[in-house]
Amino acid sequence: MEIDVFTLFPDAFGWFETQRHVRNALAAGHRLAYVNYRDTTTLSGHVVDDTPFGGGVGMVMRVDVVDWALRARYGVDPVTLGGPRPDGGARRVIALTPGGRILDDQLVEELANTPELTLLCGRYEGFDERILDHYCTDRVSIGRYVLAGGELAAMVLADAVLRKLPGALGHEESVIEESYSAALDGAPEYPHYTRPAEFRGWTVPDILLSGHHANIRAWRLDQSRLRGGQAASE
Ligand code: 6GU
Repeated sequence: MEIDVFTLFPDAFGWFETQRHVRNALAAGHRLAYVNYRDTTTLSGHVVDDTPFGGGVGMVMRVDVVDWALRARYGVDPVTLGGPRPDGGARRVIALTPGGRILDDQLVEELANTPELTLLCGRYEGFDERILDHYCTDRVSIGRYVLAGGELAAMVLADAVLRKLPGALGHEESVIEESYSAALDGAPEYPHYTRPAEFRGWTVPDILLSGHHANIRAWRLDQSRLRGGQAASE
């Protein structure tokens, strides 16, 4: 899988790339690249944004600047990027924007099965609407609150997607049966405990120390359902 992040702040991703599951995914051949809108703008002073028509506060990412950046990266008219391709490839062009579709496990799973992702980070008040209308296949949000830019949201999305890829985590089962996954019917995960078995009088459920794997499994599924999610609300 190939993820391209378009941003004004590529340096913001330095820490992100140091994480083990990200390094594992890259070592396994997946790719993560950054494109700075600033590098391809032809506007004087390397301008990338402008004040909103109709007035109002803040600055808006310009549609021409995004067009230039996408065109330079992919060598095609960027309106075709998310469409069907002769080589059978598939790309989703995702704008990170607070009003978009909320990122959840189902969307992460969809994106983890898409070979090419383009993530567009906006700054300031966001994107000229024509960017979203003409270049993007998706608008994604990580929650109903506003961040100063899309970079943190892009990292959240890339983190969640990369850890789904084979080999990213040490332990393959950890992705299959985790919170909100289909294996748990979309419910949150069951509680975990580790040593010590008792601390300050706080004990661990006996069943987990029993060695009865079938009973442990039944207890965990039960706990997961009790914690809610779709399974419990049905
Ligand atoms: Cl994707 N972007 C920004 N700027 N704020 C957000 C968000 C995205 N998701 C939640 N808040």
